[in-house]
Amino acid sequence: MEPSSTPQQLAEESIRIDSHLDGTGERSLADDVLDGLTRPFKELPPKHFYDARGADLFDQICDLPEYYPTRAERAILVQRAEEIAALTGAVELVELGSGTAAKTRVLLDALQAAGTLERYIPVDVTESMVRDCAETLTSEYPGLRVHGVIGDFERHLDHIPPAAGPRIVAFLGGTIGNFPPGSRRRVLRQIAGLLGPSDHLLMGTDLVKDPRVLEAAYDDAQGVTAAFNRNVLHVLNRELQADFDPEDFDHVALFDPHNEWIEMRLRARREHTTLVRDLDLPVHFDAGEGLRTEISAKFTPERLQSDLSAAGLELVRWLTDPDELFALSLSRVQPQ
Ligand code: SAH
Ligand code: AVI
Repeated sequence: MEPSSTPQQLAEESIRIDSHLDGTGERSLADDVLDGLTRPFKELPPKHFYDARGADLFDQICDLPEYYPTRAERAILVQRAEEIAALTGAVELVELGSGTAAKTRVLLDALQAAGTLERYIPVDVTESMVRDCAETLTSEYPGLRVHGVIGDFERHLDHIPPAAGPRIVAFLGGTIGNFPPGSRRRVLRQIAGLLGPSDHLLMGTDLVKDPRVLEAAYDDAQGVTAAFNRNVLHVLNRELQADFDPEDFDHVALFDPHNEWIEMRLRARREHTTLVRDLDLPVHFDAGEGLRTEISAKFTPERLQSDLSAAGLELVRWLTDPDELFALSLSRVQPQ
């Protein structure tokens, strides 16, 4: 008789993790620094916030009283997950920028209750997040297979395994808003390319609202968002042997009413030059000079519709919380 598997063996069999960041992750950080810190208006892409400490700070942000998006999105999911499960008939869930997959459990529960759930595919640049969440979810959902993809969703979407049945591609939290308009449409088109005729995109977007509410959400009283913002300098110090003193920079978060996005910057408190040793790159800051670290676009239903349709997607459901703070859109590929 075959010896029966231990619970640990079963968990290992149900997990597969592929990493696509070997070597190239650091190269992309170096490229982004060389490109972004030599411009007249200095800028870095926000994906470099998320080392283990950055991911932990983001989790703390999600619990802050001022940061409403996580609570609002969770409330929509709790209200509508059953309907989403019924409408999509999904057997698997691909999640881009999955993080700790905290809200994802609401969807997994609904798919499990509908009896369709088979596989979860988290995709994230932060390796520890993908590994930890695979371990935790396979033990929380017996029978669930997890195929984690450690990679950059701007570059590695073609490494997502083929669909084994109807699937939901979830892009939660409003992360799509962290791309400037041109890249946003490019990313949306690439995501649309992942979808077959029986698949759906479930995407979270933060909505335009009172600038005071928005600015408080990105400049909390406890200073957690400020620490998250400065964390990118710790990443550069560690990964590229830079000598930034994060305390030389103020955290700034302002709503830009023209572009309807929050802009986060690090503003130099004094004139100084810092050295990024691995790139042999001196970077000069004037006193008061800003380094843009993130934009977080806020949407109207019209803006989202036009972005979706530019990517060849059509809206199936528009779901909001009672205060219309945040929206989840369910969309699918437009029929030819
Ligand atoms: N979806 C979660 C986490 C949002 S935070 C939520 O709604 O709470 C953004 C997540 O996206 C982080 O986990 C970060 O590591 C990941 N991320 C950011 N840019 C990425 C990229 N280019 N490719 C893959 N993951 C990325
Ligand atoms: C991940 N992303 C959607 C968050 C946002 O709100 O734009 C990141 C964040 N930045 C500051 N606080 C939260």
